[in-house]
Amino acid sequence: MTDLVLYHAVPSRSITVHWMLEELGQPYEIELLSLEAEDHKKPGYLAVNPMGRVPALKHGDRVITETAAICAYLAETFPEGGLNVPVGSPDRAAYLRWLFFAPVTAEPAIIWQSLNLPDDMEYKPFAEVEEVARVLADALRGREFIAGDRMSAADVMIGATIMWGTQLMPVMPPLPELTEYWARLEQRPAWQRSFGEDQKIMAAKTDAGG
Ligand SMILES: N[C@@H](CCC(=O)N[C@@H](CS)C(=O)NCC(=O)O)C(=O)O
Repeated sequence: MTDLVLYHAVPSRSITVHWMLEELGQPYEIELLSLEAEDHKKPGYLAVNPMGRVPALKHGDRVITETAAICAYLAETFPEGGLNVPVGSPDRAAYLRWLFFAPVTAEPAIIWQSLNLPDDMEYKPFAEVEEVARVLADALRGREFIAGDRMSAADVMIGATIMWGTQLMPVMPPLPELTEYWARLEQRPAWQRSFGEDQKIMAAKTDAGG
C-alpha cells in the first residue's frame, strides 16, 4: 500500500508524471482512466480534479494537479530522488524558468501550431514553435541538462515537451540540440520503464478496439 496515486491516461500529459515517479523510485499506484470512456468526466474523478483532466496525483489526502506542479512537488517532497533544485541553489533560477517555460510557453506554441491555423491571422497569442525551438537549443547547447549539471524535474518537463513537439505532435523544428538532448533522456532507465508500461497500456487499448 502506498500513499501516492497517479490518475493516468495514455496517451496524455500524465506520461510525464509517470516518468517522474519512476525517476524518483518511490512506490506508487496507478489509477488508469479511459479518456475515450470519459472516465475523467465522471463524478468519482471530478471529486479529485474538478477540471476533469489528467494528470492528478494524490499524496495521502492531498491532491495536486498540473503536470509541472506535480513534478515540482514530487521533486521537493522526495529530495532523496535527486531531482529537486532547492531554494538557495545557484541553479534555482534556471530550474524554475524551464519548469514553467514548458507548460506556459512551449506547450501552447506546439498546440497552436498543430491546429494549423491560417498564417495571415493578425494576432497570435503564443510564441511560435520556431522561436521556442531556437531558445531551447541555445539553452541546451554544450550542456547535458537544462538547469545546472545534473538531472532535475525541469529536464523531465522540458524533455517530455521536446518529445511531444518533435515526435508525437511533430510541429517543432527538430534542431540537433533538441533531438540529441531527448536521445540522451530517453535512454534513462526510468523513462524506459514508464514508456514500456505506457506502450502496454496503449496496446491493450488497441486490442480492445479503444
Ligand atoms: N494544464 C494541465 C492540462 C491537463 C490536460 O489538459 N490534460 C488532457 C490530457 S493531455 C486532458 O485531460 N484532456 C481531457 C479533456 O480535455 O477532456 C496540465 O498540464 O496538467
